[in-house]
Amino acid sequence: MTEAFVGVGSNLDPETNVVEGLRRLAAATRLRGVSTFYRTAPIGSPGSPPFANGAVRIETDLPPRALQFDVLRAIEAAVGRVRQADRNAPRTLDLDLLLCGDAVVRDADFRLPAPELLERPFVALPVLELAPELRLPGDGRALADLVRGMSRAGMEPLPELTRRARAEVLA
Ligand code: PH2
Ligand code: MG
Ligand code: MG
Repeated sequence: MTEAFVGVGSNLDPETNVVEGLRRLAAATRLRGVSTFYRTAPIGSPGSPPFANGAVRIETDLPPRALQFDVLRAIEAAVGRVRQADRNAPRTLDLDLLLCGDAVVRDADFRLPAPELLERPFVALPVLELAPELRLPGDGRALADLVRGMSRAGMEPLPELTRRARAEVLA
């Protein structure tokens, strides 16, 4: 079993779609932890609705590309996501594999550790909450050090969504 972290985002009815997506993820893998979810300002698409963002910890035997492109994509589609030409179009659910054990992947269409883990506080902080001691595979940097350098402006905890998501999917 490999420990993996998945970033979760939604800016179309997140109260429904995050919980539904996590239910499906719990059926497809072993879901071991759910971070606090935050309301976050949209990046790259100024007019679009705010996001709910968080992360989950899972255990799986699947190789990373199969996890991203078969399992996570299928759950996005099942929760009503329609992929559009605009990469930043509002979405019911976005599930991004962020880390998968000590895998380092540098494919053209898929990277691990995921670049957004290194750049976006609403991705990195939830993972840190689930794994305070985590070091990045590859260069061994502590995630805690990375998060210290990030601004948390525009991040508001969503206690009710967090509570419901945990109640629905954690044993
Ligand atoms: N995801 C994007 C683009 N912009 N903004 C926020 N706040 N949260 C996201 O998850 C997000 C975004 C593309 O994946
Ligand atoms: Mg994303
Ligand atoms: Mg994505």
